[in-house]
Amino acid sequence: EWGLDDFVLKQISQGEIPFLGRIVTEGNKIYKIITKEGLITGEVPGKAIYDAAGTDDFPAVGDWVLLDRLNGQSGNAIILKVLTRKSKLSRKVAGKRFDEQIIATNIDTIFIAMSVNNDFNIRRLERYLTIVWDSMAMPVILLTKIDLSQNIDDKMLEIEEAAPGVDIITTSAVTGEGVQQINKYLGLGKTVAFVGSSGVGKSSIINYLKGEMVMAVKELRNDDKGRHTTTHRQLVPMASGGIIIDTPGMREIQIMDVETSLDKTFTDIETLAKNCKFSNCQHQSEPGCAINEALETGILDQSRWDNYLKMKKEIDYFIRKTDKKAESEYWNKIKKRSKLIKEITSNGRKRSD
Ligand SMILES: Nc1nc2c(ncn2[C@@H]2O[C@H](COP(=O)(O)OP(=O)(O)OP(=O)(O)O)[C@@H](O)[C@H]2O)c(=O)[nH]1
Ligand SMILES: [Zn+2]
Repeated sequence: EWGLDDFVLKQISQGEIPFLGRIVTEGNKIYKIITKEGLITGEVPGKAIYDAAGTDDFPAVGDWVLLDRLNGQSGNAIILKVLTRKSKLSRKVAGKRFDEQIIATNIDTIFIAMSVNNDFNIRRLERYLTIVWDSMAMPVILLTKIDLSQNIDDKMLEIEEAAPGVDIITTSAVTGEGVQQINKYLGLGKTVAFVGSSGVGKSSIINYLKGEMVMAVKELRNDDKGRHTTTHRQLVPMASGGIIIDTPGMREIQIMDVETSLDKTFTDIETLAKNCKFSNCQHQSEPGCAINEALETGILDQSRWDNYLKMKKEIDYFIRKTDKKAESEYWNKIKKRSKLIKEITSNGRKRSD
């Protein structure tokens, strides 16, 4: 249970199995860990000792760890060892020293959710794919809310072109169409996660998959109140035997969409500009320019307009720069992948000759 697989079992001895746990949550270097006895609290030993053990990363959600005890009666359990991770989903954060934040580990499949309506954006999908490939988990694309679109063939083609060889599942949480296909990736010992923009329907799908099932996890407490039962939704066990990792951090992996955020900040300007006589108005000296008119009458503040222009310029530059970089990185990866696939298939052929 809890996504335990051979990859983990191969790393430990028979005697260590009872002391195995999986990290469910982390906060201030205090961890909630699920063990076969239930949920317990743990911590890493003093930093010096921990470093000496040769592990540079602290435990993260999804990690398999070895503990020194399985009951919390005499204080927090000590995390003796973090087992080797088969995958690691992380996020780059600003700063020089701590530039990697681990979101979750040991995920087999990461579903990249994108809806057929206004969220559909191939550029963004490519960036998510890059993150997932970097993690070593397998990406699967979820085209969501298909009940909102008559024809998804063009969109499917666009996705197939941008993501050759990647599985695509089309779903609707309203009609339930396609959702069961996700279970294929959720068998015993499998761990999955969902990424994608806010509002594309990740929760709806997870809830649909959960159905009526709400799992309670027994927590062993340090105090004398004894056992009590608590539910949590960070590591969600599914009826099919797999685990969904659904943490706040997972939701925070957002691809910055600067263009829309500018529109959101300056809705008044975007609205005004719609009244310009020419749809491609540059708001300089064109006749019938609603922006110029608003500036003259004072409806639009000159400094706000200047600020908008300045930000737009910066953002245009940022988009040009990052898109070029992201695009070339992306295609380099595609090339490497297809080369690898070719090698594997040609090796296979040689052997069978
Ligand atoms: N028509 C339609 N609407 C959907 C579908 N799935 C979700 N929605 C709606 O889309 C909205 C957002 O859905 P959520 O499941 O909360 O989206 P999310 O990706 O979990 O969003 P965050 O929690 O912000 O990350 C809700 O109003 C849902 O009712 C679908 O398949 N079809
Ligand atoms: Zn104008």
